[in-house]
Amino acid sequence: MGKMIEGTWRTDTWIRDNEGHFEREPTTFRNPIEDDDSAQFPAESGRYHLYVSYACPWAHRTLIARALMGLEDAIDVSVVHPYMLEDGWSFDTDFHGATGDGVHDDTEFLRQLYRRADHNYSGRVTVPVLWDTETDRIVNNESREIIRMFSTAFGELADSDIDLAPPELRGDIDDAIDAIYQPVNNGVYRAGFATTQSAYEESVEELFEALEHWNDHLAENRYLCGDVLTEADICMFTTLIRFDPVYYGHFKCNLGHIYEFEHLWNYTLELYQLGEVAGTCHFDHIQQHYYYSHESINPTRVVPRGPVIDYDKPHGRDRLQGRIARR
Ligand SMILES: N[C@@H](CCC(=O)N[C@@H](CS)C(=O)NCC(=O)O)C(=O)O
Repeated sequence: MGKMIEGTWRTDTWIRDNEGHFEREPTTFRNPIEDDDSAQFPAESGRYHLYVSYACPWAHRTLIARALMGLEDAIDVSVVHPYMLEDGWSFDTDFHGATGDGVHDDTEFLRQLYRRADHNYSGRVTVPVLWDTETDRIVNNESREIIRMFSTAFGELADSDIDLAPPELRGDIDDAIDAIYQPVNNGVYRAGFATTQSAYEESVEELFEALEHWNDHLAENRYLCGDVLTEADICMFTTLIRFDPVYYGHFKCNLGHIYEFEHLWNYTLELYQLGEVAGTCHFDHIQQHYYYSHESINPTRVVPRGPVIDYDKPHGRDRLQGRIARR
């Protein structure tokens, strides 16, 4: 995997520490968009552009928040090609759903946008990216901050009145997102990219302990933060929906499938079937990306045909009290 060092693309970098633990770098573009005309980045319809991969769980969070809130007309999207190879994410369009760069004519790779935003950029070239078409720069590339901006600053521009971060729940939502980040969302990557047995086992045990914990929680609670659907559920869902198709096999997270956890499974089905969520799930991009891009884990690049999973099955979650907050 490549990264930028002082504006130059390098492929000789390492993403693990000396004990074989995968280390995810913090993101660097962290500007807020505000519901305030005098802000540096005010919320405006048509001004900001979202770059995503359909394969990526972090980018998928932003697509779900955008879809549930009805921000499709306000924020346009470009989708990268699922193969992330020597040059990183590309704007090739020879894969169903890969759109190319909808803002610039001259970009082949996402790294060119990072360089355009900062000539001296050092760091990973990741999706999602929220781009300001007015100043031609990156506003923010941290998924949880982007979904919070969609939930708050963009509220007035949304077609739906769904509130994914009701003010009185924000502390709980942040705690839940923090709690699932390391063991679950990043945990699957820590297991999959570990290069020593001990680093792998540590991650996989922590992951399954967390899955047991949340399965128990969901036996009694409709959602992560009680009876209200929030951003935290979006953050959990994008890992769960990829789990059986890729993390179980490709990342060796195989102490159990999600469909074997009664409550996590039905919760996954419920979220998949909610509103526009199913339309944001692209299993072809997901499977092709992981199995084809990570040559160090799957050198043959053979992509499995299965599993065959029916996400439209009844979920039975209505037995628990649940609601969607409205602004
Ligand atoms: N913390 C970031 C993580 C984003 C991230 O790591 N995206 C992955 C795709 S799943 C990526 O673009 N990786 C490319 C790389 O690290 O070179 C967020 O939540 O937005």
